[in-house]
This record gives sequence, structure tokens and C-alpha cells, in this order.
Amino acid sequence: MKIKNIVAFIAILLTPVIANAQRIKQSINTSWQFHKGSDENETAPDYWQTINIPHTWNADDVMDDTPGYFRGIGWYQKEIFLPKGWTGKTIYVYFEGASQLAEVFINGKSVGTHAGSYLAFSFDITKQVHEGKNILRVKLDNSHDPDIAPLGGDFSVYGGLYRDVYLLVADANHFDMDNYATNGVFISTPQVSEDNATVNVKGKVNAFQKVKIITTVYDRKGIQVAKTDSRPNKDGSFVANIKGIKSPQLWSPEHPNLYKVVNTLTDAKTGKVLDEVTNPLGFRWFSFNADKGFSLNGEPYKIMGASRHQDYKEIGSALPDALHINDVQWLKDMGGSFLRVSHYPQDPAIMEACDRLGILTAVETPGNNQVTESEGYTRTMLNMQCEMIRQNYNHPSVIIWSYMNEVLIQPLHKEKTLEREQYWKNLHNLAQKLENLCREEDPARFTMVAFHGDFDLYKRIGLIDIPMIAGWNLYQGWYSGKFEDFETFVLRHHNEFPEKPLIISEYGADADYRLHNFKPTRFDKTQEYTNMYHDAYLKTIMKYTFISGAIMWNLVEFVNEGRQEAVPHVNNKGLLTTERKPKDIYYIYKALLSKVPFIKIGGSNWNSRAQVADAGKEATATQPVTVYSNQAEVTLFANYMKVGTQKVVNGKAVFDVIFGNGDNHLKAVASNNEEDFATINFHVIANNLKVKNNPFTTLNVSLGDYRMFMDDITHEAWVPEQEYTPGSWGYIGGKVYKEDEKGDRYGSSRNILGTPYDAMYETQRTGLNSFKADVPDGVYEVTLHFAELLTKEQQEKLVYNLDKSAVAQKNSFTGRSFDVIINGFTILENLSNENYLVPIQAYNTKITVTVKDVKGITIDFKTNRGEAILNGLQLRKIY
Ligand code: GCB
Ligand code: CA
Repeated sequence: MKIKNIVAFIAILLTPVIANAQRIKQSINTSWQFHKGSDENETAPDYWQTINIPHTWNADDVMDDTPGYFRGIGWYQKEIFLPKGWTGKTIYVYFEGASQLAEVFINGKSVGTHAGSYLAFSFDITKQVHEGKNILRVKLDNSHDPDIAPLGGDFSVYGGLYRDVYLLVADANHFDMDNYATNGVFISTPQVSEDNATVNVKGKVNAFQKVKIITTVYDRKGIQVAKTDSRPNKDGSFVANIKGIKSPQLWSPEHPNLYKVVNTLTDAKTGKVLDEVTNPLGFRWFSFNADKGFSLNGEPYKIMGASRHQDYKEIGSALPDALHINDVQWLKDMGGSFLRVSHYPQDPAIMEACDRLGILTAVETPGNNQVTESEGYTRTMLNMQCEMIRQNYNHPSVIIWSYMNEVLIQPLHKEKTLEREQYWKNLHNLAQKLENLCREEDPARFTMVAFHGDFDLYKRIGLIDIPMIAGWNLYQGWYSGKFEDFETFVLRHHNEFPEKPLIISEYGADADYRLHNFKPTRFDKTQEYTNMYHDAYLKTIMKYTFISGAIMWNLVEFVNEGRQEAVPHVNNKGLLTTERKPKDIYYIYKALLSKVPFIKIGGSNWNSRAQVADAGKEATATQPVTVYSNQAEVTLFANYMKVGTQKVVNGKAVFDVIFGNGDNHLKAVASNNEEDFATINFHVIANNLKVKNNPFTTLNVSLGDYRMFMDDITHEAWVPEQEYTPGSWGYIGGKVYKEDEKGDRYGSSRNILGTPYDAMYETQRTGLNSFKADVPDGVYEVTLHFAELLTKEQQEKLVYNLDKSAVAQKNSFTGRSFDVIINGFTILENLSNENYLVPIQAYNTKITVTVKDVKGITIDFKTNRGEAILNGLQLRKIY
């Protein structure tokens, strides 16, 4: 036999042995039957719906206009077929996660229950199954349950079988399969340095004969670096201590050198392989210090990263693995080094990607907003904490175990009562129990609790003393206050808790991808405000070494069904949208953090824009264009002409660009010749609407608004309102609507029903007399947009409040009614709350108007009762 043939022959001999000895992990995701609801009328036609897993029953109802989403019972069932070859094997059904209370049945018999949406569980079904067809059924319930976290929080608790389901098939002799759905082997590195490392492997086997456990360590290239044998103790437990791994290749975000540990269970006499499991291994050491911050492998290391929720536009929480992995890649490409896996443990694919790509992580259980003071809640909380630690123990990416997020924000007892004091005590006790559990389970990691900005309260209750790291979720200059308050806050922590390492566990501001303002203000939801917010925070974050790191809230936008605002149901703090379109803030971070040469023209996704022409001009308008880069200098060209060359400061350079009508071509070149291109379609609105060199076409105005809005579906570009001047267009009279008269925020914060253009409907001019546009003669379509922004309750409150004062009767809100008259012709008579102006409901109407005799368009608002309103106006010249 030639050598090649001998190798092939040996391979043939060996392969079946190895293949048979491996555990089989086989997904069973396709062709499930699903039924929503608990009624048992199974014979009804269409009772079952055929679906694949991952699946959630809430993908649609978290986004629709009806308040609330289905939180109740759902049933899943599937036929599973067992081959003859599995006779005598041990068979488990394994769920990566299911939301949230699960009961699993095999052939009609219950095999177990599990509480909690976010961690894996498995059941031994060996005795319940037989060769051939078996029926697997899962009952799930995502009802609010006082014993199961999360009890509250800014996200949705999607129900369903939303992660992979597997069958695990092993030899009767196997590594422990009954330890919180782990593979029964736990790896740690008690000592690591550049020269030398130790690996400690602990585990348990279930063996009915004399066995031996072989532990083999391979480096990232697959070369064996250590091998050792162990024998199990009487109870099946075993230990393997591998000392003296020379010059280990360290694991870090920059160099995620991943080793692996293969544990093989063999028959002691024959050497036959019975079972085998593989786990990741990374050599790194790290610490957190209250003054010096975080250090990795002996070097100071500023953690910069983001949090991430596990949902996606239109598919809810039921993501295929590839979408999970993509998110880690987005973070990596940005130059991020850290993922706060929050507010709950996520798909195993996320953790594996972090190991592989080099992303440090903190993982947390979903103890959000409040706790229940019951034994049941304590039990499930401790159980989840234990599941989380054991299931993720072997990931080198994990450096922090966390529990409780903003847990003092929504106390069960609202009033300052004795009950509330007792509640704080109980909560403190629970935190201490969770802390103790983390330290017992895993002394090698740090612990963290994320607090909200109520420093005094956390201090008084003693919660800051418990975890090893204090995480602060800070939103100064967003929900309230000013940017400067952020620095004051972190300095206060450092002063009052000089021994306690600190991490900024959250910071961020909402931005509706479609909204822009070059002079942004707090809470206007523009991308520009978000950019400003992060700029301000970054100054402080980088200034102090005691800030171990900063974790942006959030890598991606996510769904909280109850949220209203510019994009209803969505928290818009993501660097990426729910469908993973990057906002400029993503590129700002990339310019600052990524080491890969990078250049990007800011606002390139804002590709349909409109603006009034520059003063004294009619067909051109100037806007700043920011170029993001990590190179020294950038040059910008607009429409093939050089705009200028500038030094890059803090990742950016700003140029003034003169835009003309139609497509404008931008090109940016960095000093290393890296290039980026963008095409921006621009509509310059002439100051004088009758000028020849820029004839009138369209005008989209959002009243009561200072922002520009791009409709990313129709590509219509909306401009903010302006006051009328002769020859031009604008409102006459009235004022900008504010929910809170004294506040700095304009517009409403409500979900406007019946429209995707919430931002435009949320803003409004009230009490206006007219709107005029001095357009040339022709045939026009005028669209008027209205929404009553005062809800029924607000209307009633207004009456009530004013009743208390002297001017009560005169000013009380008794609803509104007005006529709309275009060029002297009444087109809406008595538009009122009794007809189309239903609170927070969008209403619009299109009217065709013929303009003659150079009169332009005048829209008058004649009030009968209350004040007239106008939310938006579109003007389009047809002929
Ligand atoms: C927080 C919470 C997080 C919210 C965030 C926000 O502090 O921890 O769950 O989503 O604020 O955007 O309000
Ligand atoms: Ca508006």
C-alpha cells in the first residue's frame, strides 16, 4: 500500500469510531405546529399553523397601533423521528431558550418545566421516547408573572420558541448532562502570564464502567499543546490540572487567539471513545481598579462598547443565528471592544462570536426595574444567575457577571411607607444573595450592578457597596439636565466611593434616522443632537482614567411596545436602526475607535434633502457636510470641484458645501487615499417662488417644527416652518405647540395613530391665522395635515386646572372648531373634535387649487371655537 492509501485506510478505520462517539447535536427547527391561546379545540380546521423555529408570536403586535401585545399561552408541537441506531443511547431535548414559562411533553407526558426566557434548559427524554415517531409538545406562557424576571423594563417580552431546539444524543456513558444544560465541563485559567499559563478543567461524568478522561488542549491553529488523563472519583467528578503552557498566545480584542479544550471519555480498558465535548479557551488576565480603570493582560485598557437587545425589524426576537452574529460584527467593525449582553443573556451564537471576534462581555440576568419580595422570585432569580454563569462559564469573552438593572426605579411601594423601607431591605438582601452566588460560582470574574442616576437612593440603600463594579446608566442632557451634569456625577461617585471601580454602563440619546437639525436641541430626536450628546460625553469619558469604560445604549434600536415618540414602539438610541442601517453616530465611533483606515461622508443616508436657498440666492443652498475619518487629513469634492482640505480633529472635518437642485456628487479622499462617495438629491426652495431660474415644483412643510425630515420611503424632503414674507411662503400668526408650555421641548411625545409620519404630525402650529405661498399661476394640489395633539385626558385636565384660577371659564378647553378657506373658498367647514379631529389620530385631505391672476395661495383659518391648528402642509404644482 502506498503511504497515501495507508492514511486513507486508517482514516476509514477511525472515522466511524470517532463519529459514533461524538454526541449528536441535531437541531429540530423545521415544520412545527403552532397555536396561540390555550383553548383545546384542536380539531377545528386551521387550529394549527405550520411554522419554523425560531418563532415568536409577538413579531407584529408589538408594532401595531393597538395598545398592548399578546402575553399569554402558546402551544408548539412537532413530530420527531428516532432512528434504530439511537437505541440504548441517552436522549435529551435541549432548548437554547423559550419564553417564558415552558412545559415540555413527550408523547403526552410532561417531562419538565422551566421558568425564564433567556437561558437554556434540557430534559432527559430517554425513557419517554421510542424508535419511530414521537410527539414533542411545548406549552409556553409569556404572561406577566410576579415570580419571573423581568417584571418591567424598556423592552418587550416576546413569547415563543424563539431560539433553536435540539436533540442531544449521547452514549449511556457521558459527560454530565444534568448540570443546568451545560456540557458538564468547566474550564478556568488560574494563572496566566506572557510566559506561562495553567488550565484547570473540572467536570463530571456519568459512567457505568471503568473510564478515563482525556483532556487535550489545542491552539488556534489546531496544534496540540497539552494532553492529560484523569480518572473520575466515585461520584463521577474529575479534575485535570494542566500546568506550564509556555508562552501562551494571549486572548484580547485585538488578538482573539482562541484555544480549545477537547474532553474525551474513553473506556479505560479498550480505549473506546464514549463521549466527547469541546469548549473554548482563551488566555488573558484582567482587573478593574477604582483609580486606574480596567487593565487587560497587564496594560491599561479603556473599554468602549455597546449594549444590545435581541430583536430585529419585523421578526421580533426570532432571529436566525446569522443575524445575531452580524450584530457582533457591526460592533467589531466599528472598533468596539465590549458588549454588554443586556438586559438578559442572549443566543449562544452571540457569545461564540464574541470569543471568536474578540469582544469582551458582561452578561446579566433580567432583574429589571423592580423585584418581588417572594420566595418564588428569589428562587427563580438565583436559578437564572446560576444557569447564566454555568452556561457561559467557558467563554473567554466574559469578564463580568451582572444582575439587576435600575432596580430602584420602579419600587413596588410608591409612597414613603414602612413597607417601602422593608422593600429596600429585602431588595438589598436579594442583591447580596446574588452577589454571593456569583463569587462562589466564579471567583475569577468581576460582578456589576447597573444603577440609574439617583445617586442618593442607591447610596442610602447600600446597593453600591455590594457589587465589585458600579455601573451607572447616565442620561444627563437627554431625559433631563445638561451635558455638564454627567462629569459632575462621575466625579461624585469617585469622591464618595473612592474604592469602587466604575463603568458607564449606559449612555445615549434617541435619534430618528429621518430627522435632522443643524442647530439641534434636547429631545428633538435628530441625528445631530445625538452626535452632540456623544461628543460631550466622550470628552469626560476619555478625560478620566478612573472611568473603566463606557457602554453605549444601544448598538441597535429595539422594540418596547409601550414606547411612543418619533418612531412609536421603538427605542431610538441605537447606533443602527432596527433593520441595521447605520446612523452617523456609528461612523463617528468608527472614526474614533477603529484602527482600520476609514473615511465616510456624514449624512450619506440622508440622500433626499430640501432647504430654502441662501439669502440673496435662488438656486443654491449651503449646508455643512461632515467627513468622518481616522486619517490625518481629508479633502472633499462637490460636483467635481474641490471644496477644501482639512485636518481631522476628533474623527471629523466639517466643510460648507453649496448644493444645487438634483443630484449632487460628493467625494471625500483621506490622506492615505482612502475614498468615499455619496450622492445627495437636493431640492433648493427659492426665496421668491416666482423666479425663473428655479421654478416652483413642491413644498413639504412640517408646522411647529424646527427640523428637517426625510421620508425614506417616498424620498420626500420636509422643511421646517417659517414665517411668511411677501414673494415667499410661510405661516401668519400662532405659535409652536409644546406639550409642556414651560419646557424646552416642542411637539408631542405621543404615538400619532394612523400614520408612519409621527414626527411631522407630532409638531403643530396653534392659533395661526393663515398660511400663504406666493406661487406662480397654475394648478396645484394642496395637502393639509392635522392631528389633535391633546388627548381626551389632557383636554379634561386643562379644563380642570384652569377652573382653579380666576380666568377659568374664559380659557377652558371646550374643543376646537374652525373653517379652512383657500383663496376665499371654504373647503373645510367646522373642522372639529366632533368630526375629523379625533385625539392623536392623523387626518389629512388633498385639495386641488387653480391659481390665477398672480394671487398665489392663501389659506385662512377662521376659528369658531378654540384655536385653529395645522401640523403639515404639502404643495405640489401639477401643471
Ligand atoms: C435605561 C434602561 C434601559 C432603557 C434606557 C432608555 O436606563 O436601563 O433599559 O432602554 O434607559 O433608553 O431609557
Ligand atoms: Ca408638524
